[in-house]
Amino acid sequence: KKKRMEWWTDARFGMFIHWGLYSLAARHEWVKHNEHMTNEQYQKYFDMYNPDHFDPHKWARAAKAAGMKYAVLTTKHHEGFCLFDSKYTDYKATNTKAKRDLVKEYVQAFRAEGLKVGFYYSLLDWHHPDYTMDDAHPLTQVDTSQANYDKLNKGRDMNKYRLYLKNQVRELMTNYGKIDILWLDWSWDKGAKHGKRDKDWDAVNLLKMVRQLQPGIIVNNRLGLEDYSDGADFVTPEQVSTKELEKYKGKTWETCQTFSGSWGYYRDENTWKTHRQLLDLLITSVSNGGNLILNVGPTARGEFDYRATNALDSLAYWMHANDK
Ligand code: FUL
Repeated sequence: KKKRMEWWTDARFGMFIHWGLYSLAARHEWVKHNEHMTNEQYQKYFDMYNPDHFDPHKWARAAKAAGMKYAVLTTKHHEGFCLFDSKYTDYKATNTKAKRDLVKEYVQAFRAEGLKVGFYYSLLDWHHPDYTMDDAHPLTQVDTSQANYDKLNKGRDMNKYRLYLKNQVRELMTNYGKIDILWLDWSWDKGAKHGKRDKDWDAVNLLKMVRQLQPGIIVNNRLGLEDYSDGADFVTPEQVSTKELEKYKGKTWETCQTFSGSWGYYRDENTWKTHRQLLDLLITSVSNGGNLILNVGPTARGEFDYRATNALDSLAYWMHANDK
């Protein structure tokens, strides 16, 4: 385990990329949930998805210039839409106006810049017909009674979803060459009505498969398997303040942080961190022995907007000015 963590610990700085249909709504990657949208209401984003400005080489160059050594892209976020050409669903980029496997292009572009490549894959799925709903599902927020859950989940078969999930993770671990990081998201037990869900993912066997297909891969800690001996490689403090980061000293950790609050592109969010704050986050992470993975939410057309670009430029300048 120590061995496989060497490059990652040394790398210190990575780029998270949250990109999906929610970028069209441009108001949070949880928009479907926050606004209790049905699949039908959400369909327009699929129909209109056409990332004509998508150039992953630009993304990779921006990451590299900012001093980032690896990247993690949402191959599927909670909304269920797949950026990759999965044979287990029609809900994928290949069937939109993009007409191609965007994950493949991402992998090639980042590899070409010498960056390590990671996949984020959501365990939650707000689109799949067999995914059993809980209180993190778009349609259960209004009425959270058990009776309502029972009603909504009638006919949903988690066994089928579990198989779907495993099949898709197998595709991701097989069809794109060597993958350096798998970022699974997320298992929870925070008072959720349905409790901890590691069994829903068949977490132990899922992880065994991953490690078999991709020896040396680094996996985060969101499967709900902290006790499993070959389980998590690192912990993932999310959006914590620089003060709190000190608490993780001694652990193997990566803090994930956004520019402005949401992970998906949010056009009108006005809580952007200053360039100085971003630098503080990086320095505080590294000086406390951790990694920082800083998120960009590309626009619907597939590019980093000017605020994201400026922020990355400011980091690039700092790297350049201090590289000796
Ligand atoms: C969370 C997710 O719910 C967010 O949308 C985001 O992906 C973040 C990194 O993890 O658990």
